[in-house]
Amino acid sequence: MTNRAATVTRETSESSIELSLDLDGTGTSDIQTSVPFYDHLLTAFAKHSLTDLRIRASGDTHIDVHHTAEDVGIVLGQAILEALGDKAGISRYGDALVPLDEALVQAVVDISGRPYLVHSGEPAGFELHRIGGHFTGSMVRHVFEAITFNARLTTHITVVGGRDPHHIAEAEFKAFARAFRQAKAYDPQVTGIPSTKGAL
Ligand SMILES: [Mn+2]
Repeated sequence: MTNRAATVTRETSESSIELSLDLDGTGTSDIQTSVPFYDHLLTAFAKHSLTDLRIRASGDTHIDVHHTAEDVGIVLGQAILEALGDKAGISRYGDALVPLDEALVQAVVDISGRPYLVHSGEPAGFELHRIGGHFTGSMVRHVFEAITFNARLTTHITVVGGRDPHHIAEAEFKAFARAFRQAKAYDPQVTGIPSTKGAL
């Protein structure tokens, strides 16, 4: 087993980000993105994927949380890709069905090396709702785009049901976390890279 940890920093005119993670952690997190509801979502991701995660981010949130939230997603994806290394010995696939009260979300992750996101089922108007007064519902899909494209995952997220935007967003992150946890886990029966191509 190799050390599956990474630190990535990213500086632009729109945001400043420092992120460290350990894929073989216990779910411990220390997250300050300057976007409170996003901290809540990322804390849930760390906890339920058993990824140790530290983030310090700031940006032009006086304009909108969009740049900072998206850029943290980009950096999180980059760090996941780097930490996964050659992907030898992992399960590769993971899936989860996670409720949060009335909300129910299915997530499927393939650590495929081929970025693809299929995302559906959020109720009409979800994308316009400002969760906590500052985090626009549209950013949930946008953050999953940023993570999956930069980590080169194939990710399917289906909101099966739900009414409360906070519940739906949180269940999406928890379902993604549980599916990712399975996919990145070492499988003792797997030797080498789990692909007939010999590379992921
Ligand atoms: Mn954007």
